[in-house]
Amino acid sequence: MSNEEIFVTRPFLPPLQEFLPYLESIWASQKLTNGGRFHQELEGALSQYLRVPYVSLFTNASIAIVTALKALDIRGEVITTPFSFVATTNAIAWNGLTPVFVDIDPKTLNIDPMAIAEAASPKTSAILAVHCYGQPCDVVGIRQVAARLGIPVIYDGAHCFGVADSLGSVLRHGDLSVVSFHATKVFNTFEGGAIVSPTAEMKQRVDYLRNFGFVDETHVGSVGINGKMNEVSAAMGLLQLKYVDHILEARSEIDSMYRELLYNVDGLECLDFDSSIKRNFAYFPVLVKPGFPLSRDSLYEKLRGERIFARRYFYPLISNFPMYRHLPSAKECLLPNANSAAGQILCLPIYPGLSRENVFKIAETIKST
Ligand code: T4K
Repeated sequence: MSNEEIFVTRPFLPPLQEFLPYLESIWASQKLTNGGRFHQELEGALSQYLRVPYVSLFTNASIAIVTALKALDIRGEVITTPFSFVATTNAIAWNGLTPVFVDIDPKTLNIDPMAIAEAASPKTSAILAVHCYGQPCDVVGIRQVAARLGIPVIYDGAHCFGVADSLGSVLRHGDLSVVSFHATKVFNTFEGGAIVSPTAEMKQRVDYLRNFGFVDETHVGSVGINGKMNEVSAAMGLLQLKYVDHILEARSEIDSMYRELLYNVDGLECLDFDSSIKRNFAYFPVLVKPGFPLSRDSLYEKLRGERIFARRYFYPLISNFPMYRHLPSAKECLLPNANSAAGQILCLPIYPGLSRENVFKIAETIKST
């Protein structure tokens, strides 16, 4: 058996020779960024592929979430989940807003609409929810709470590329949705991301904000930022789109293998996903429960000993990081499900290039405890 390092993910890289013509075209045009040909093409292609109305490409999802909060002119407090990558809450704080953490549903690990309703106050101005691991939130429940409160919903759909129901991508939900195209994601543009807007007016506002706030050459209408995607990244996106079905299929096979191999391991729970949606198999999260012979951290270390680099996404909880733990909503007793998940979660390697042999090796290492 090989002794190669096995990472939690590896980017999908199309054949290099297929990328070269895109680079030649960029070199010939000398248009490197600021809404070039590939940028325009990718916005259109993604809107078609995802079946969403308006796509604005971004340099990464972090800047996109920061911009989404700005585009909706959010002030005051934003209710959010502590069980996410730190970028979610950082985007709130970066806008000078106050995050209010609420607990998650223990089954889906997504924000609990009931908890949102209980935590809401007159200062609540928005909900920033995360479709964690590409598992859709209870979008109906969240919509109802938001409508009652009269506030917008932003979805951090960083993990959601390719997750869809019969009407299209889950990214169509909310007042704005954000997706990540980071190298570690199902679909990558090296670094990158996008905002999905429901209307042409909102897309235009997002696009102005993305470009420093410029409305035209001499007018700056709002305090914008530089969030533009460059042409090389956009070209990578166009090429990746040609392989996306293959990527999803390869991930799906690994997911099935894990589920078969890890079925009935005492104390190990493979996270269930909503069976009515088309999944993207972005992550393979398992919960290491008290019935398992090792603690989550001991299993993590054991795997490392075999050069298998699983990751504890998302531990520590965002609410336990130094910049947020002073918040009244960060108290552990208010977030029992999130704290429990953060203590038990382990994401196993999953990516198209992961060999069957290595999936067996990972499963065997887990089972031989
Ligand atoms: N919201 C949510 C819910 C998110 O999960 C994220 C990002 C964001 C917002 C923000 O999206 P972006 O602003 O990034 O677009 C990684 C990613 O950097 C991050 O994008 C992702 N979520 C997070 C869950 O995972 P790290 O610190 O774990 O990455 P790193 O560098 O340790 O990479 C993990 C493994 O991937 C490495 O051990 C090897 C492999 N890898 C990584 C890179 C970058 C490669 O093989 N090649 C590569 O180029 O955060």
